[in-house]
Amino acid sequence: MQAKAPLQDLLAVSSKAKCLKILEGIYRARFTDEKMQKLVRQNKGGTFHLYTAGHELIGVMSGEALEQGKDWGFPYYRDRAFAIGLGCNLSEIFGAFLAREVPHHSGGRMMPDHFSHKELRIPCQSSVVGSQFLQAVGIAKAARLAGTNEVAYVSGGDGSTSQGDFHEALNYACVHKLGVIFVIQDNGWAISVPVEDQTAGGSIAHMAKGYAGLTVHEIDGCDFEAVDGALSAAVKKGRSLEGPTLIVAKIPRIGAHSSSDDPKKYKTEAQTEADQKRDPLPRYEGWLLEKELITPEEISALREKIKEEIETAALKGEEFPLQEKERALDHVYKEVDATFIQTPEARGESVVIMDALNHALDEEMERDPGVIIFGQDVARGKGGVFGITRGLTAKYGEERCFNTPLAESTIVATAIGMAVHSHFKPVAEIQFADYFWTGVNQLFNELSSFHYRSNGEWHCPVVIRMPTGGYIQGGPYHSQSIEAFLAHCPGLKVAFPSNAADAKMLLKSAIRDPNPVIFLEHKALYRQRVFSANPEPTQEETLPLGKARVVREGKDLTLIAWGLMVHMSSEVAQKLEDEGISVEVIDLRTIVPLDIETILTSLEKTNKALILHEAPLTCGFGAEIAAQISEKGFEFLDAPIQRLGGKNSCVPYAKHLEDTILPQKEDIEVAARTLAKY
Ligand SMILES: Cc1ncc(C[n+]2csc(CCOP(=O)(O)OP(=O)(O)O)c2C)c(N)n1
Repeated sequence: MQAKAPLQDLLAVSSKAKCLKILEGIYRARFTDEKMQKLVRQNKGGTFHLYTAGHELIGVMSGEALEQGKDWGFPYYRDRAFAIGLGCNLSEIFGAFLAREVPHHSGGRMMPDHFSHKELRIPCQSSVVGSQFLQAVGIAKAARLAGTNEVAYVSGGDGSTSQGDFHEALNYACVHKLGVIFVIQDNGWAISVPVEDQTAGGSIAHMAKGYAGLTVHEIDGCDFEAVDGALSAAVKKGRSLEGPTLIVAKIPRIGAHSSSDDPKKYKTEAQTEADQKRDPLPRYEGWLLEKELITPEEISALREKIKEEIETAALKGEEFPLQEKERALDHVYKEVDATFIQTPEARGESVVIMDALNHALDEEMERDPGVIIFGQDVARGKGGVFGITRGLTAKYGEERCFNTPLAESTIVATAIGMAVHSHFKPVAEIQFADYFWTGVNQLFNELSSFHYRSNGEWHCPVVIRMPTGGYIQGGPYHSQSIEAFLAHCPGLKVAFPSNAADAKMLLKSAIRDPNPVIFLEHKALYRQRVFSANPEPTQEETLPLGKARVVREGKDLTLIAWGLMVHMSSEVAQKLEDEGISVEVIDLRTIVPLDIETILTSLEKTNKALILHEAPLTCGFGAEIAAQISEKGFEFLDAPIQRLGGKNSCVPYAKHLEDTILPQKEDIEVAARTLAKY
């Protein structure tokens, strides 16, 4: 008998080992799913179960295809098999299922199967269908900037491909030729919605072929060889820095969508039977038998072994403690470990806000090579529509100050990915606050709670700068004041400077803060010399976020303001001073954290509060301040708290109409005089 070449032997052994490892993974995934169905009825902590039967082969093989601890995974909620294939601990998966405080997967803060694992490089996943795609693209971009050849895996169901984020992600990944492997686990249903109600032409693969540079595989996701071929090619392409791949894997969803769903309401018996016939588990066993890689006896023994393993893991999962309720507020924000210094005596020439911001960015880029800037029009000669980032591409290169596609969700989500990748500190620009709405899902649902949802495992140090405010005839879409919306979202910090010195110091602090900071810049103040220019703070100076400034002292009433309103208030205060009314003016500097202490200290002296803002009065941030004053400082008050804000309308373009909607100095004067007389 002719001896086999040793290399061939080795290859045969390794591919047999690989095939059997995948079978083990599939068993783990299937038996875990079955065990969870039982546990959900026993009310031991978890009440919700997502069925994964049918998704095992594609999931496990995807996990196996990655290099553990090097590559990145963004699995969606039905991709438990991926987590298992990548190497997540089963007892931790059960612990998370039972809402226990396991070291990973959110420690009971997220519903089951929202994976998070720092060592295995699974950034904290949310429940929002489709939002993971752009974050994965952000990681891949960061990997490119860091000069590594890591790949990023991201999965979703067929329904998720209807989200705009999916298409933004394909576009960005193709523009930058990023190593992203998009795997669509196409089970033909999004809860009860069949693919024909979901996708034009019935095939996302067909649609996606239009993205230049994207390799598209449309495969049977229950066929080992097809899956293996597509994944190997995708990993190879990504590693070689040749760009992204989309794998559309057709698979059955054998169970319900979740424990709250009854497929009998929308699936025919014939459809259910057809799905069962496509089950990847018996099919893969059959394939292994046919290839003589396993015997029926070995299959039985392996099944028993894995079932026992699952029982043990489930018991261990139950032993993890529940998080103490006293800790439910932990990790809304990450603690700031910084010292702040101010040396007013050492300050330089007077600068306006736009120069102060530009210098802050420049100095921070110089100090920290991880600081990167991106947004619409921010790069090269343009340097942003307001010129804040001018000169930075020339000085630091295209890799550190670059343009993005015109897509706000892309900007926020890729910032998330870049921030969690490693040492990057994204400072993104949204061109006008009025256009942050198309990125708001990534901001409110993703970025703000990343630290909290991961139970402190991850944090997302992103700064998002946004020009804001009116009085410039910007009309309804270049005049909005959005601070109240931002303040309502736990996890975000919100800065809103009124002058150049504060702007510079606060932006530097924001960049050094480990939390997401939204940095609002009033457009009408950018070039304001009279009110907002100051001697420029030195490179070392920073201000803590959350410390208001008493702009002028007074004893008869307190005006509380931020942004442009600070200057209007100061002018009015000066005028009233001449009439014998002494007005104290407070500039909040940051909306979140709110320095309520400085407000209360002032009210203890003046006993009267007037809060000013240009945003519409109803539910404006003034309402929050008024509520806090009445709760914490009622006994200081000699008069009802007064608010003056914009009228409840959008801001019109024509000057006389704009003036009617936004508060004017005369309005402030009247309000202040009336309050002083009360
Ligand atoms: C943006 C968003 N809209 C709606 C939902 C509610 N929801 C959760 S899962 C789901 C269906 C998703 O279907 P698909 O992407 O095909 O994945 P599958 O569940 O079939 O694996 C829906 C509508 C959600 N979580 N996020």
